Amino acid sequence: MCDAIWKCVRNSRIIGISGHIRPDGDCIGAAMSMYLYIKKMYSDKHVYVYFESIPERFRYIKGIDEAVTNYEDKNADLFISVDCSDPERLGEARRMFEKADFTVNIDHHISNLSFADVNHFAADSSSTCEVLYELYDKNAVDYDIAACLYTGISHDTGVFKYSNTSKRTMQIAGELIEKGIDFTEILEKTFFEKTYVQNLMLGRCLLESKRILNDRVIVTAATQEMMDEYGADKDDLDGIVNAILQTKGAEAAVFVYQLGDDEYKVSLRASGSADMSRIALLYGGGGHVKAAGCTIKGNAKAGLESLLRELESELEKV
Ligand SMILES: [Mn+2]
Repeated sequence: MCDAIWKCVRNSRIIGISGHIRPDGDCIGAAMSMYLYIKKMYSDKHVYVYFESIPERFRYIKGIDEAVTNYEDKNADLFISVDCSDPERLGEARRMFEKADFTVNIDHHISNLSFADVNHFAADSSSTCEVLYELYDKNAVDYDIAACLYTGISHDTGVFKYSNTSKRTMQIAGELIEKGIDFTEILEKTFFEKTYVQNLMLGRCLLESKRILNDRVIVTAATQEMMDEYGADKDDLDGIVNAILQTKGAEAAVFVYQLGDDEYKVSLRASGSADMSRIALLYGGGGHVKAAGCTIKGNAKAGLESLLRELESELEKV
């Protein structure tokens, strides 16, 4: 599989790389590591990387200023999708994907649709960055590539806390640390540090939260009105759902925030074995057993009520 991917790279001249919309640490780390790796190992290639947006906290990543965020109609011989389970989630980059002569899909989501010419996904890997590390020549993984990969692995494992963390994950993290990366700084700046506005939103969402289903689930929401009040945008809501789940007795957390007039994003987290991805899939979303998300359009109250009924029946199974 490894060979098939690098053969595609060798046979291409222009290579486009992208991940999913609303990119997270694993998506940014994976795409940027691939960008730096191809530039290093195949210097005759023209490579570009596209993100829908680049959260400020990832600005330390080498080469990130070269990433494109304004979608331009570009042609690529080869398009590499990373950390994306479904071509829909490529957003604007989907056009690039469809026009490319050849496509590669590298991921770790169990729900991956195998939508490319070459599909490589390892559902037992913690992150796409872990999958990529196994594909790279370890000697070529330098400081900058290691920083990308460590970012992705640490973010997708909740800093090595989630059950997707394996012995191999820790070995890889150790090998990346050996490259001299400042892991304390990476974790502090990209994972733990919050802006004042983010903390205000977290505080408000905790205050407004409700315990339901015999206190097994905590649910809260951020409305556009609330976000306006604190000058927050949707990037300021990262981590709220995880913080809510970190409550004694909570088996699941549901966080809803407003995307548009009649559009709401729902993030689902579970601490036990209740399957959040099954619920998200019912509403056209996806994700993992313990962390998933979907979008509800139209009547938010009715949509949320039906989703919570699904959650209740999911909890009855465990
Ligand atoms: Mn990921």
